[in-house]
Amino acid sequence: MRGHFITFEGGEGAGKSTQIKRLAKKLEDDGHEVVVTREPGGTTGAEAVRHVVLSGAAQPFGTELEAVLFAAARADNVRELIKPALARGAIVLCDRFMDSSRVYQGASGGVSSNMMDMLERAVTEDARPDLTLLFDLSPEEGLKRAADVWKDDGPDRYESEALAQQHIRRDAYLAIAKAEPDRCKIIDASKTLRTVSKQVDRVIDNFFAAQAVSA
Ligand code: T5A
Repeated sequence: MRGHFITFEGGEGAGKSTQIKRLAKKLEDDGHEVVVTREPGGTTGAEAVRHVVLSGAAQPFGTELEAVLFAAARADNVRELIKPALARGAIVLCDRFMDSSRVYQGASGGVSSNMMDMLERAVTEDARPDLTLLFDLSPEEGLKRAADVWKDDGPDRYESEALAQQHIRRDAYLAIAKAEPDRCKIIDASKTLRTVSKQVDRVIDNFFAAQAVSA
């Protein structure tokens, strides 16, 4: 028995967490077991790595090392949380996954595609997302939204990077969606909360309808 693995991707402040929370409740109300996780994080070990990478403590050691740390956190999340949940037949909703590494450490971080491919294969070989929702939003608007929730903490290591970097990331996400149209569905995250929710529900309904046909 295998559940469904759905990932949410996008730039800063695109609205992923808001939609995951809403969707998880909706799916639970429909009687599904839903497991929500995030990256970096999700397990005790991975949450410890989260602090190291998002505080910027690992930045002086270079983007290759940061890529390894994200991969290590992902390996723990996959082994301890995601795979057992999928084996039980649960729906796993993950806030960021392998595409974030491709985009942040690969496309905008300059880590070679050889190294990124190797890390991705090693960590996600038998836990690939069935569906990825890409929240597409201009970096200007995303950072504005993200700033509303910073409070006293201020921006993290990635939010504080130059706007040009954020644009490279947006383009890299769109390139992934173009290359893998079956897995990746683009959500126009610039719309109102209500309209974005409708787009998400439509993609999820289509996904489950397709699964039912192929079962
Ligand atoms: N990272 C991560 C890597 O570099 N490599 C990796 O491999 C991985 C896994 C994680 C950081 O780590 C990097 C990428 C990230 O920089 P994080 O703290 O988990 O950092 O941050 P994000 O995932 O970027 O989460 P954010 O909270 O910034 O963005 P969300 O979750 O997309 O947005 P959300 O839902 O919190 O919404 C932000 C604000 O906008 C409002 C919300 O109410 C909230 O106030 N909002 C809307 N406002 C208007 N219209 C809408 N439609 C709205 N939807 C939400």
